[in-house]
Amino acid sequence: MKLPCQQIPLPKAADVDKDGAGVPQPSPHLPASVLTPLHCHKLDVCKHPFVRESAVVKQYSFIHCQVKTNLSLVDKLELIFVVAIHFRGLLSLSKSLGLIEGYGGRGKGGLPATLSPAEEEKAKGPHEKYGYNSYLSEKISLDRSIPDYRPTKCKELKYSKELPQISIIFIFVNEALSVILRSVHSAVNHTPTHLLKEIILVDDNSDEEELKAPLEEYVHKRYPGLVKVVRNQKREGLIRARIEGWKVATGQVTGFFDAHVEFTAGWAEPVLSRIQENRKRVILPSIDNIKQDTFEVQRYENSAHGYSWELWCMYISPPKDWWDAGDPSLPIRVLSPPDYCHWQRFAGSDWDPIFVLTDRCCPHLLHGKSLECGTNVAACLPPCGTPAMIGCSFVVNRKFFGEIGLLDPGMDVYGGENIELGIKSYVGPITKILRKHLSDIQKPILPEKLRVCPAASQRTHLVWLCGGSMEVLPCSRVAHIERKKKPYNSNIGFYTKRNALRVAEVWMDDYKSHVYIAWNLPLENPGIDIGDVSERRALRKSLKCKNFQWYLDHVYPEMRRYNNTVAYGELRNNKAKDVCLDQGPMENHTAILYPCHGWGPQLARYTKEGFLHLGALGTTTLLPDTRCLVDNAKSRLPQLLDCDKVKSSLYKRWNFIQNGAIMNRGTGRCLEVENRGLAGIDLTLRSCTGQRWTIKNSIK
Ligand SMILES: [Mn+2]
Repeated sequence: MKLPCQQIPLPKAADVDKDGAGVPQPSPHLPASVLTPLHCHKLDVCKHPFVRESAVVKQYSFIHCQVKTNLSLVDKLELIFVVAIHFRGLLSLSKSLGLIEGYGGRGKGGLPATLSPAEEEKAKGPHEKYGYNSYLSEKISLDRSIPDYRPTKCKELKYSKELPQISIIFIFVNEALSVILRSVHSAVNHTPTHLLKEIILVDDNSDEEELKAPLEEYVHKRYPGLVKVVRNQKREGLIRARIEGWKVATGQVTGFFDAHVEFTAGWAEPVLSRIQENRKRVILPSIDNIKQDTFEVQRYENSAHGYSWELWCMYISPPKDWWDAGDPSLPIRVLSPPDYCHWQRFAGSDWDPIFVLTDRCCPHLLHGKSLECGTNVAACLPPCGTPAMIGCSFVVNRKFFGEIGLLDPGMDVYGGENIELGIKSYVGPITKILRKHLSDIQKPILPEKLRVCPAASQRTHLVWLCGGSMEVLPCSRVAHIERKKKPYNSNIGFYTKRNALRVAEVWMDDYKSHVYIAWNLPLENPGIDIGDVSERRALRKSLKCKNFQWYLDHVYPEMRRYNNTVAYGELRNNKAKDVCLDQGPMENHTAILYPCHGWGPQLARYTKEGFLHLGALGTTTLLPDTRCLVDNAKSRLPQLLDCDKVKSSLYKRWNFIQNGAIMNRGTGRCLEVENRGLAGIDLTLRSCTGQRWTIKNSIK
């Protein structure tokens, strides 16, 4: 059927999330959950002949049974008695573990909780052990309320009743029992029961006795039929633990969380709704903070997640367009323009198609600009989503997660897997649907022609183009304890480095050098066994992924690039043993000599343009770049300044070849070391005496 565009009603931005009649959101103060027949049949109370089995409703520790009508008073009293006995049983479960249930108590509403001085004393040891105040946690109810930090508009949004079910997977190792159980209670209390397929607890071979039988007995009795417990026979690390959880999951959607979180009411519906619209979206609930000392819940600012070239993850500010839109309920850095716009390819290759807007049904909201038919746009306008994830909470379609190869099982402990998932979500598979569709449109269509607006059958959908995507949802919030220390091996730097090199070798093409530079490792023989990456490379090939350049251009355009690097690493002088050029105290803005250690402050980088940078690699253009060496023609000390702000082009350029002099192109002075006898050695700029320098690694 052909429809002229003008007759199709223009959707308002707000309607996108409002498809379906919607269900009333649970009140933030009274999260309710319905025991489905699945959970219900194992509860004795549900077997009572007066109870209509599928309609037992639990609210905290109180039960509302929907009973058969026309019961006599005696029957009703009997039923109340049965229910009371039942719930005393349930409550005594937590009591037997020294834990508390119910809405109120210490820390309710996410307020800071306190201990008496005597209790404080007892709390010290466990606090050190777990990296949070686990003693205090035991005094806080497993069901405590936390504040609802969602943007106001989120609370008005309505979602379809028909959403996919989620399996919630918690992974833990040597975590406090009360903290794990609060995560479980919170998940049950704040996820509508018809959407909660199951909860999976993956124990990565904890040592604590309380995490064995006591944990398992509790969850099976408290939530019969709902919780699966998976035990790793040896310590696998967070990455493989998550994969183990995924293997036993049966929900259409899987959510992965640390076992020290608390959910906000209404967290699940927006997430499941976005995944239902497009199964290739990886959704990140917004993270708030649970303070590790008082368990106070603090709101965190809306952010996207990015990373440095070492592949350490970090929060990055949402783009200006997101702020400008003035609607904090919008997904952060979502594929733009919105998916409900219609597009058609008219040029470019399969891998880098160029698209035009093909109808006027969506003439708005492209970075705040109004677009007409035939407007030429790239596949998605950067930034297309959040580049990566912090990692403590993400939700993804179970099968899609499998299709893109889960997390890299060849990675140890954690670090890097969160970046890999971000990268491959985007460069990941272009589906058959897309390819079929592209072959449907053989001939390039000129923009002029499109101005008449083509038939609906010619429409395509933006989301096919980018493989998948990743986005942060401000309407879905999960509070997370930032622990003072982590239970895994203390040498997290080593594992992150190793995992980062795996990501680099598989996904980053020409940009893999950036990871080696950031970690100050030679490209050849870096001295780290990264294991076998052939399977991951084969995965990338089989998925027919786009390249990393595409990803940088479209998803992480603000990331700084260092393709101009000629040499990098410690910079040493032939006259001075065991000292390296070092950035010294930041505020002095002069380079110094310092015993070599090879960390960030000693990372020298010589570029094709003749710049000599010193210090850790920069990250995004929103943050300052590495400073560079400048000869100001006055001082005998080499200045360390922001290269872009130095006007003289020559004073910041240096001639250098390996094992040769470092000479300023503006002044002709050389960077040299001066031996001052007892006063030590100094860095200086002076007439060249033939001293030679080497930078540890070269790029051919
Ligand atoms: Mn965590």
